Amino acid sequence: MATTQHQQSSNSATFGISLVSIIIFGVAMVIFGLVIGGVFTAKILPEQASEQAIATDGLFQVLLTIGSMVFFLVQGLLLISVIRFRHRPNDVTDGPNIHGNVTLEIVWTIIPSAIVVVLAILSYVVWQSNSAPQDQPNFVNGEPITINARGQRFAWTFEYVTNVELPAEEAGAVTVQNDGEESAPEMVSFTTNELHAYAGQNIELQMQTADVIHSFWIPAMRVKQDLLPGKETTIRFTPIATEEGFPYTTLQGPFDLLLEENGTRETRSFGDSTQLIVRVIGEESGGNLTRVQLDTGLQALVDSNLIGPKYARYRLNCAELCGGGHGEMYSYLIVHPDEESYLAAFYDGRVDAVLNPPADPILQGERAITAYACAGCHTLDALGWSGMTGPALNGIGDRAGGRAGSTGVSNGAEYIVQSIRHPQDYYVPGYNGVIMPVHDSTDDNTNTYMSQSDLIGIVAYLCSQTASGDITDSTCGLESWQAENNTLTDPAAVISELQALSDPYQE
Ligand code: HEC
Ligand SMILES: [Cu+2]
Repeated sequence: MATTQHQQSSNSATFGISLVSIIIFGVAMVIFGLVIGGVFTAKILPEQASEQAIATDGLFQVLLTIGSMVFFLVQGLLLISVIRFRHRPNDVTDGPNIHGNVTLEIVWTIIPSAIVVVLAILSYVVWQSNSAPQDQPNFVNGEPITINARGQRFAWTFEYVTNVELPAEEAGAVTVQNDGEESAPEMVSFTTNELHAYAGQNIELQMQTADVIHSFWIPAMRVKQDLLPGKETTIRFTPIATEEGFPYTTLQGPFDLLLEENGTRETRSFGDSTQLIVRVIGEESGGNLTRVQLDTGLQALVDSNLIGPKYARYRLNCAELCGGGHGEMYSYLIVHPDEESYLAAFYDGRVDAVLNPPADPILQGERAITAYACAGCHTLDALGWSGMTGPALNGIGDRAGGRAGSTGVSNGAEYIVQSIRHPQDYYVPGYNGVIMPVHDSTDDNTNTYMSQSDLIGIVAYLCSQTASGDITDSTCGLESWQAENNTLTDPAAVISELQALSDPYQE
């Protein structure tokens, strides 16, 4: 920034500006910065829902304050200059020729440098403390578990490797190795497409991508980390209870909603298998009814007895915005108020489903299907999915029979089997060439591998998805598909029929 100094450098260049006005301007600048930083930090950022958010927001406030001061300084001087040194009528003189000012150069080099150095140190301290390993990571029942987050075009899945041992017979593997040493016992694991945690749990995710770079981002936690092909990355955060508390609950069908739309009220009934996530607003009519808000923004009234355990829910995004698919690649982080409700509402049930799989293939499938990335592309109201890449799977049980006729497979169940194993053989009208991944028994080490038992369950579950909610309305065309009280009477027969339809299969 050194400039050649000439003798004619003008030092009379205060232009009649007094020290007092400089001080007033400086004070105004500082107040402006502090007010903007203080008032807007909380307003423009989402809820502070993690321990990490507090330090991050503190840093953001410092940045916003300094940024606002610089804005005030630059724009203020510009405005003053425009007014004060404006061209006046008949003034044809040049401005004073000012050339170089060492003091000024030193001041405007040292101040920004100092600010940048301080910000760098501050940022490093915040980053260091937010990403450092924490005590008791992923603790459940007093022991750590492993949580693997996997990104795949275009959905998230989360694998929980628990601290519960699989009984030896189920583990299937020989536990004694050649050298006589026992290998580590196999643990119960299960996969979900929403991430669950409880307030105060130190979450540590091991992240892998099945294909391209993805970027894991939960704005409310203020954490973000890329998933890189061939490299495992880690992200850490600790959800906390916020002022808003735990406003969400899941309504379990059957239930009636008194929907309010444009000032009119309308009762809508939901069937057995419906699970609807709503935000609880408050009780009305002396507590008998509860006002809730749906994800669509509509409000409704529902019987207060139907309000189950509550939790907080934060959106989890892919911030790798190259192509729209990543933009639609989102899921949710569910934060339960404490470990007890986490176990009751989520963890224990999932572990139990692995240890004691239900005999009914529909129930097996309802669990199994959430382990795959289907939600990223398909809408299915019963499971709260809203993917838009593929056709909606609502009522697929009603359509399957008809589609079987037009595609030449023997029945609706086989059509669904083929749609999952060989999607490109049976394009749904209107979706020609829109690629659904092949889910089959070729173990390519991604989560598109599907075991035959998962496939059978998922097909049975999709066959049961009828508009009426009555599973006997299914058009899947299975002989053994008989039901009583909307439950299959001979689940084993349905399983073997589906097994025959999906063979040959290599496990
Ligand atoms: C990458 C997006 C994507 C993913 C992931 C995905 N699908 Fe699809 N799916 C599609 C598209 C696109 C179609 C329509 C084109 C076709 O038939 O191949 C489709 C069609 C289907 C159909 C036929 C629907 C009908 O109306 O006839 C079924 C059934 C289906 N998918 C089930 C699944 C299941 C189960 C999963 C998870 C295991 C899954 N899909 C995962 C995109 C996806
Ligand atoms: Cu992505």
